[in-house]
Amino acid sequence: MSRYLFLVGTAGCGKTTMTYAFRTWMSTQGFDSITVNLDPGVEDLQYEPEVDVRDWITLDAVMQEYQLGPNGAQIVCADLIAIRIREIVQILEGFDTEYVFIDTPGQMELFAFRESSREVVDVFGNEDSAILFLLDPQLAGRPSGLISLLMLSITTGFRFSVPLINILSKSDILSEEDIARVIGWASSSDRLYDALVEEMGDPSSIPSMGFLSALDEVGAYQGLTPVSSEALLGFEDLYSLIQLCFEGGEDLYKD
Ligand SMILES: Nc1nc2c(ncn2[C@@H]2O[C@H](COP(=O)(O)OP(=O)(O)O)[C@@H](O)[C@H]2O)c(=O)[nH]1
Ligand SMILES: [Mg+2]
Repeated sequence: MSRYLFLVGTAGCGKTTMTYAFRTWMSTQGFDSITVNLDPGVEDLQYEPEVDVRDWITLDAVMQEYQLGPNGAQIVCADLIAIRIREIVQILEGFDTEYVFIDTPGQMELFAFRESSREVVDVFGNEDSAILFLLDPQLAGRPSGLISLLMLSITTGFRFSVPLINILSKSDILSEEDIARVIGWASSSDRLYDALVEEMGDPSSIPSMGFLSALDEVGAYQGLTPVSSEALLGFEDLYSLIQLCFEGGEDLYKD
């Protein structure tokens, strides 16, 4: 039985690079995994996916056929993918593999906020799926940016009802101190509030503490796992968290 890991996050946060890097890490550890590209508009992929949505649907073809610009065509593509998803999943079921990495479209709203995507996750099976939510360090490196990303992450988890892990992507571009600081903010509403006050200066211009505490109720402060696809760092911790998601704590790490 395979586990499906959906990589989700804002444009350019590192989904495609991490799909490749995580798969590479898995093979160095002797774990089986395959990759799926669900982005119909990607031009250069650095990995060769076992299943590629572009074999069915490409952004260029949809732009031509429906006389649409790239933005409109992306939306049509998202819905066309939903129509074809059973076929794609059937092909995936033919692979005997532990993990399936699913690289989602560049712009996250095409995956997270189209009704058709819920159907996509449903077809894969909610119990066997998890979302790896990537936070771009350029935004997450400031309290105000981190709050926005945590809210996006919560919204995504809420829409799909599958376990979600928050990842601080491209952690190699931050110093050790900065990583520790961001992880601290992402673990406690008090620390996040203090940092926000420091960032914004004028307390009257910032959301109330009550607003940040409320995010606690919905699990916003689960913490962040720093990962660098470039330096191949953090994958072991991430792998353990994924195991926890699926097994509820049982350690399945191979000898
Ligand atoms: N320094 C660094 N850059 C990265 C890392 N992961 C991705 N990038 C860069 O971030 C940009 C966007 O990455 P991509 O994987 O295409 O993002 P996507 O739009 O979310 O699929 C590219 O220029 C990547 O080279 C990383 O771990 N470290
Ligand atoms: Mg991509």
